[in-house]
Amino acid sequence: MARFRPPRIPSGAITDEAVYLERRRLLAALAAAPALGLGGCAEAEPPPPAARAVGTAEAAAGFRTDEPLTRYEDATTYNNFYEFGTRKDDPSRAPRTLRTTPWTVVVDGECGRPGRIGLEDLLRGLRPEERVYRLRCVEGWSMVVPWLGVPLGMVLRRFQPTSKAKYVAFTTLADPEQMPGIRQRTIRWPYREGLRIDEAMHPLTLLATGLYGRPLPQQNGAPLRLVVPWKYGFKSIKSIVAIRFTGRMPETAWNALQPSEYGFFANVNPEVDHPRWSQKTERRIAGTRSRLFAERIPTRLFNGYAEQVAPLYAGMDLRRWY
Ligand SMILES: Nc1nc2c(c(=O)[nH]1)N[C@H]1C(S)=C(S)[C@@H](COP(=O)(O)O)O[C@H]1N2
Ligand SMILES: [Mo]
Repeated sequence: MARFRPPRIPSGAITDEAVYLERRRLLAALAAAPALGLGGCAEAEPPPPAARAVGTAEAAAGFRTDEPLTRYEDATTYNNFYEFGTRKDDPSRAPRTLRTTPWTVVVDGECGRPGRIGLEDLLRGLRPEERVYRLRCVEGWSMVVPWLGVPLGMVLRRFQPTSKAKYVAFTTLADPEQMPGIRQRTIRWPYREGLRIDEAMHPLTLLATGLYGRPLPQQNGAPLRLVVPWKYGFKSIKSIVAIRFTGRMPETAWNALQPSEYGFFANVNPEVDHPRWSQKTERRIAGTRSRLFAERIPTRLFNGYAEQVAPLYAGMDLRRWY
């Protein structure tokens, strides 16, 4: 089996942070290009101020955090992607069998413009933005990852959801030829997730195409995944091939398997324990420490995004709707 080979980074002298900052400069230049991945380098304009500024407005919106980043090696080798196996290193060790070009997404349900659309068309004209988000897994570990992507709401609006669209359902590819883990009966394939429409339209919700200034690796959900930073990681569905607007709360993979343990909302909440473990703290896999020595830190309500998202749940009993 071909092992995942990490990218070539000159070792020793250069820190991960320096490498990352350099990529961010490149990324800013890319963002100045008119459309995703279509940048003519020779004619690249100077980056727009917004792409470089680490402004207070961005911080207030929750779009970035100054907490130490998870190392690229950790974010790309410690993964949950059951389609490629259940152990943390299975997805990164798996052969590169996922075919991401061409990639098409079927959009249907309660919308005015349903259709089957290629990835490039889906994202055409939208600028990839960088968002540095905390990612908190329901298992009790967390990371800080610089994602690249576009706000999901900007993509969804193109399909003109009707007033009947109360939820959005997402489906991952399920092809045993490309995904060896599918042969194991761990969850009922395909992996499915969903959001209420207001959650889907929230500016923090990202449709990600990259991380650390480069395209998403297979193990992180290439070529297109969700990132919903105030919810447990299992909501952030990978390798999306279908999006459906619906009037009913859709069935989701983990909820269908174990409804008493995994709710539809899955908002990060230190006060609502998982039936088998506490959610009060998390192991933060970030900075220079190896993940074996990851620091244990308090878990925050809505993963620290309460200021941005608490209004979505006003009046809702978060213990009942876990
Ligand atoms: N299709 C699919 N999406 C998935 C999963 C999965 O097994 N299959 N695992 C989820 C879980 S539990 C987590 S914590 C995150 C992990 O994302 P990462 O590997 O990029 O950190 O992906 C989520 N998305
Ligand atoms: Mo997770």
